[in-house]
Amino acid sequence: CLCPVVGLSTLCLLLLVTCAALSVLCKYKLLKLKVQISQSKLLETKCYYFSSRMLSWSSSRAWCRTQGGDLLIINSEQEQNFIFDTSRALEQSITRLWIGMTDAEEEDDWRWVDGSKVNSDVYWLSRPGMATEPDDWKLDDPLGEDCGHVDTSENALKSWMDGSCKKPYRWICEKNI
Ligand SMILES: [Ca+2]
Ligand SMILES: [Ca+2]
Repeated sequence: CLCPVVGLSTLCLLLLVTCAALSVLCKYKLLKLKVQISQSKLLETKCYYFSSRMLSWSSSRAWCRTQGGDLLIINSEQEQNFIFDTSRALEQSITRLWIGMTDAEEEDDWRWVDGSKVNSDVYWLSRPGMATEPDDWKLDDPLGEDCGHVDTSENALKSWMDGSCKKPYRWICEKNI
């Protein structure tokens, strides 16, 4: 919200008020998406934040929570496609982003940050001739891999991976508005 021309102060003030109102509505650098969540409850509007910085899984989650949201929970194929395409459009060189998924409590029992079970396994990465994710790979971190991220260098619907929670990646927050 820059106001370089002094003579347009009224217009400028109006713009500033609009900007302030918008940022209160949705503090994040925002993209709104109307997500179709079910037949009965047709539309829900959410805010998404795609970081450019990189943090560990728990630090990224803490950051989302300071903004009144949490790490992303993916509820539909439409949402998966949206976050994948948007992440890729915003930043091509750093392709891994934390989402709100972990099996830290019990190995291979993947949970979203709201405690619900990750009951769809369709978006885990699998490549022909290679092990399928999640693989709890222990060579990088002896504790294994207990946090979930997407990798936008893969295919949208085969892009989830488990990674060491300590690794710094970009992240995606979500907030209901
Ligand atoms: Ca694991
Ligand atoms: Ca892995």
